[in-house]
Amino acid sequence: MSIITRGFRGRREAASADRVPPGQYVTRDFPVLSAGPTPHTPLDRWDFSIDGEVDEPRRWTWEEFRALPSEEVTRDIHCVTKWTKLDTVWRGVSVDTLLDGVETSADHVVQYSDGGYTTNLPLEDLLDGKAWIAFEYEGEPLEPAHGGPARVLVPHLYFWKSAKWVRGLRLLDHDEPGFWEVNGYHHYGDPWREQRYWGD
Ligand SMILES: Nc1nc2c(c(=O)[nH]1)N[C@H]1C(S)=C(S)[C@@H](COP(=O)(O)O)O[C@H]1N2
Ligand SMILES: [Mo]
Repeated sequence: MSIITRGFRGRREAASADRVPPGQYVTRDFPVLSAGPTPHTPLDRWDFSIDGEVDEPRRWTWEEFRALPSEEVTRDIHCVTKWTKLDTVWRGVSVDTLLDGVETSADHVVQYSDGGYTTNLPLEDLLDGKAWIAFEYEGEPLEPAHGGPARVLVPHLYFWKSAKWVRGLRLLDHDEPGFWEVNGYHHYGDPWREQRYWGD
C-alpha cells in the first residue's frame, strides 16, 4: 500500500514539475496583487474597446460583450513574485473573437484598465487561442479583487501581462512599455525564460 502511494505521488509530482517554470513555487492560494485600489465600475457604465491602429474602432457594452461566444479554459498562471497556480478555470471571450475581421498594421498592443494600469505585449501573443477577456473564475463572476467584471488572461506570460479591470486593447505599430515595464519589468515576460526584469 505505502509503495503504491509513494509511487503514485512521485509520478504526479514529476508530472507537475515540468509545468512549473524556473524559480517558481506552486501555491493553492489565489493571492491578490494590485498596484492600487480596486475600481468598481458599474456594469451599465462598463464598455470594452479595440482602438489605436485599426480601420474602425470597436466597442461593446457589457450586454453586447456577454452576448459574444465565450469558452471555458483551464490554464496554469505564473506571477513574477514566484507563485504558480496550476489548473485555474476561467470563462472568457477569446481575443480572436474580438479581433475577427479587424484590419490593422499593428504589431504591439497595450492593455488598459480602470485605475490606469497598462501592460504591453506583441499582438501575436494575444492571437490564435492564447488570450481571453475573462469574466468568470471557477464558475462564478470574477471577483473585483481579481479583476472583475473582466480581466485579460494571457497565461503563457507572467501574470502582470494579464490586466485586471481591463477596458480595452490599444493596437500600436510600435512597442510602448506599460505600468510595470517602465519600472524595470521585462518588456516580454516569458516565465520559461525567466524574463522578470530588464536585461533578463
Ligand atoms: N489593473 C491591474 N491589473 C493587474 C495588476 C494590477 O496591479 N492592476 N497586477 C498584475 C499582477 S503583478 C499580477 S500577478 C496579476 C494578479 O492577479 P490576481 O490579483 O488576480 O492574482 O494581475 C496583474 N494585473
Ligand atoms: Mo505579479
